[in-house]
Amino acid sequence: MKKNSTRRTFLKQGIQGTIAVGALSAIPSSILQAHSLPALPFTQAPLPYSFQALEPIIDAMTMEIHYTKHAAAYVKNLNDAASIEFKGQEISLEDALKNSSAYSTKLRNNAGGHYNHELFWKSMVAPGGNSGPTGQLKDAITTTFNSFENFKTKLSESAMTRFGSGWAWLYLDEKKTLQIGSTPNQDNPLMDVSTIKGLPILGIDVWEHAYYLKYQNRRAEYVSNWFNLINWQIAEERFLKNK
Ligand code: MN3
Repeated sequence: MKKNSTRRTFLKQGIQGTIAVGALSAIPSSILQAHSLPALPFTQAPLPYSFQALEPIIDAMTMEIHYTKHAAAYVKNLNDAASIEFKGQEISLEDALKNSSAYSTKLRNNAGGHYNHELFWKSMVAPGGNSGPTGQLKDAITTTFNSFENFKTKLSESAMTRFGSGWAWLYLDEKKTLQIGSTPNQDNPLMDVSTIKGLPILGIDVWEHAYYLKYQNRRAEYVSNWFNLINWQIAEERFLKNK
């Protein structure tokens, strides 16, 4: 066994090495699932609504592919990279992002991909499920950006001017001030390598995979409609916890 082998690798090798394949089928799958496979460090949270729930703004097929293929791949690749680069240490996703310069591009991209999508799913709600920001977040948005409309304009501009793939963010900077900005690829403001730094409150995915089936090249229309999906309750919880 190699020095860096993970427990998962060991168990896999252990099973394959000691039990004939035919014998495995005699073990109830519930036992195999419960005892033979160790928990992977990173997993996708269940989507908090159905694939159809965000229609007509985001179609069911886009949601299904986005969640089960794109986002799932980030988790798989993150686990692959972490199994080598974390060297057996338990490192939180947030800490990995904060120290992203210490890791490979593979780990950085997939840790960002996992964090960003987990935040993205829960930051949305079915159309009509939320009517706008309330309470202290509403006040902070109005104070910082002069008006809610101006906030929308600025975040939209940030999403529209991100060349290629990336994300636009509402985030709290290190002085706990609300800011708007964007990052390329799967970077986010938590990363030490990011040019904008702070804690994401809300993020919009402007990779084409997030909107292409319905909107094709019409990113502006997707961004404009996306404002009707924002789960302001989740955004306010993040704001209150970190302000
Ligand atoms: Mn995406």
